Amino acid sequence: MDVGQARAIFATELLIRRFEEAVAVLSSEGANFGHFHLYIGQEATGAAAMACLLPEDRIATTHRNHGHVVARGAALGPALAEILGRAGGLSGGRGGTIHLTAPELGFISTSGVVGGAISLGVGAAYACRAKRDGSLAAIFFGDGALEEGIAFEALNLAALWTLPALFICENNSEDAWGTAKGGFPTLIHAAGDLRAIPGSMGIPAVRVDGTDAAAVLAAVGHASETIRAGGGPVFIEAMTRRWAGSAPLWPELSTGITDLRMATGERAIADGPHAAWYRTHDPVLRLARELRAMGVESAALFAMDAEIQARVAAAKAWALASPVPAPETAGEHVFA
Ligand SMILES: Cc1ncc(C[n+]2csc(CCOP(=O)(O)OP(=O)(O)O)c2C)c(N)n1
Ligand SMILES: [Mg+2]
Repeated sequence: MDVGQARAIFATELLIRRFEEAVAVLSSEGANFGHFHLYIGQEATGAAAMACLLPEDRIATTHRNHGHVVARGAALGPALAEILGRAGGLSGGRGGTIHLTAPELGFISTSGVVGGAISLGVGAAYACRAKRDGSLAAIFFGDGALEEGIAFEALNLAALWTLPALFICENNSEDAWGTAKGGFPTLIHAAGDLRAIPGSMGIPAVRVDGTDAAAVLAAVGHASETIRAGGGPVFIEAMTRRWAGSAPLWPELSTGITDLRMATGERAIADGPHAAWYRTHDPVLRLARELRAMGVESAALFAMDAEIQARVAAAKAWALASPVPAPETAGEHVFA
């Protein structure tokens, strides 16, 4: 990863982070937009993977979709308005956070059904191959999706038909609290090593540190080249620690608003329950440190942050100014 790539991926990671901090703040201030999920802790995976995709590629994602949609370049105001259920949202406020999508950016749909993205994505991969334009379907899903029967069928078809499918399993179960502690482990699987599942079908499966942008960029870059050349599906397992704020059922900014000074050395990291997050697991702080080591000045990082924060603030104002859909439009977009 050269410094230009690192800067671009950092900008995407930070954009996702500031966008989702705004979502969490809106929730804590009482905006009621239903249950939601944040991508915090997984930004390096989405940002680096998106950097390898082409405009003609198709993308499938899940309930934890904000990072993917923002990283692909969705307009921030309409994306936030959609989460808030406003008429100006990407889907007119009908989809909300769980179904955030942007068809014009290649998202075929966003499924909140665990495992749904895998089957829809394999269908998109079939279409990509039929078009013969070198495009692929990037399929983002959680580790929990591999408990679903549809995952086995979809992986099997992708392997049998040598489809251009890039499976990106975002395994965020490291350090997840068990149910005994009131947490929500997302996976209880007999296959201890998830790579064994695609591996048993002959699909190459690699594991990367999902907080390491360079590792994700290298793995997805290599996989997408293989796939575009007709080599068939590839499975990438991106490992991340569970962000503490995702431990409760309703996400909370338990690690606070991200402070880049913790990466540049201008602010000390206090010991406490989140010290390991700030020091090691937060992908945004990690990449900020790596950029500093590559010779990028702290001031340049703060300037990027200020610009991104201004964009998110403008998006927030835009979204809040958008009205809720008019009651008389409730029947629109309804099929039956
Ligand atoms: C078919 C189905 N079963 C159960 C649920 C309820 N549910 C929502 S999120 C979730 C856990 C998903 O875990 P994972 O796929 O690893 O995603 P993560 O939330 O960890 O990113 C479950 C079981 C669902 N949405 N769909
Ligand atoms: Mg999970």
